[in-house]
Amino acid sequence: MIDLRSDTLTQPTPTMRQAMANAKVGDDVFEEDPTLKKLEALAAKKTGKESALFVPSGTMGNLISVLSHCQRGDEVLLGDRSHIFLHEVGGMSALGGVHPRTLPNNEDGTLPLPLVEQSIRKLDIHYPLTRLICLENTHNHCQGSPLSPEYMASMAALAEKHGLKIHLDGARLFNAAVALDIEVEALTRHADSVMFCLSKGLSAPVGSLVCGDRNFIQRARKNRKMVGGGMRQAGHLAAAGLIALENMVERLKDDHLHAGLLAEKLASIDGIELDQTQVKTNIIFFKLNHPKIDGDTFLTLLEERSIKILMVDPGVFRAVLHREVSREQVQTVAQTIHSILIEQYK
Ligand code: TLP
Repeated sequence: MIDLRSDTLTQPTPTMRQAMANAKVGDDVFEEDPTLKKLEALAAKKTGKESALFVPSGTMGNLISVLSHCQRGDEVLLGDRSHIFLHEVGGMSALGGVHPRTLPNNEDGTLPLPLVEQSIRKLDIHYPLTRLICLENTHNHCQGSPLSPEYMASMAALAEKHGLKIHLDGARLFNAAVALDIEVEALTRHADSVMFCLSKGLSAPVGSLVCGDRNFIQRARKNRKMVGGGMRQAGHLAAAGLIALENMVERLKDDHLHAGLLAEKLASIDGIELDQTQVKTNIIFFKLNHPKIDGDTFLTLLEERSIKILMVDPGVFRAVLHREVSREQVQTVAQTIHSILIEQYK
């Protein structure tokens, strides 16, 4: 099976499995797990923050970040295509009483600065208090676009002017840094808090990190406990995370090259609509526009040929490149799609 549904499907490497088995561990609720502490220190260093906290998932990392920045009734500005808004079960409002105010994302995942500024609430008895801006880098549902450090800096200046905080959903932060050929810190310096995932292209089995200043991470630690994310011998997971951070970042370039190659091939197939200039990291979106095949049939035909992708809207598909998809497999995927759409169902 060539599984392009997500980079979350990556299996831990043999080295990770060995490191997990042999990890020195302790009880992390007592803050006594040496391997976990090492991972948190490395994450803080890479993002240029004072402190970091290991969490089981990106969703929990984003949730506790919002809870640690906001009080009940506060308002958060975020994109209408952001993962936090679309795919995190409304956690900020359900569990935190925090009010999400969505603004339309530009195609490249940015939020228009004038619109953000206009949307900040004035002090008025009728209004909630605008507290936080959430950005996403890379932006999953905007073609996996990386947000530039210049854009992040302009948003940071705006936030500072109005006394707001910025949280960065950096589930694929390392993809952004690799695509832009910069250090991660050049992006994270413009955010007060950042969450990044180890369990996507970096191939660790479980885990994400939340990074920020010491006080923020103290609050986040307590909020993590509140939502049941305090873990015990989590160093077994951190051992894989250390390898992810130390050895798996550079290879993300391969995924980006493979995504570019797949996009180029798909763009030339009749019945596929895809703007290959938009593909900058490991995520591709395309539309199916074929007289004889609808989205569900297309998925079934692909699965019969051992290929899986995601249908995100009727007739709209996402393919994500990752460590377990080789260049040859990219060719196979392109040829198979070509043969389904062109040869068999003319
Ligand atoms: N995204 C997953 C699924 O939710 C769809 C994926 O396959 O892309 N932020 C962003 C930008 C994400 O893409 C994801 C996961 C998360 C947060 C949440 O991470 P997890 O899955 O660890 O809770």
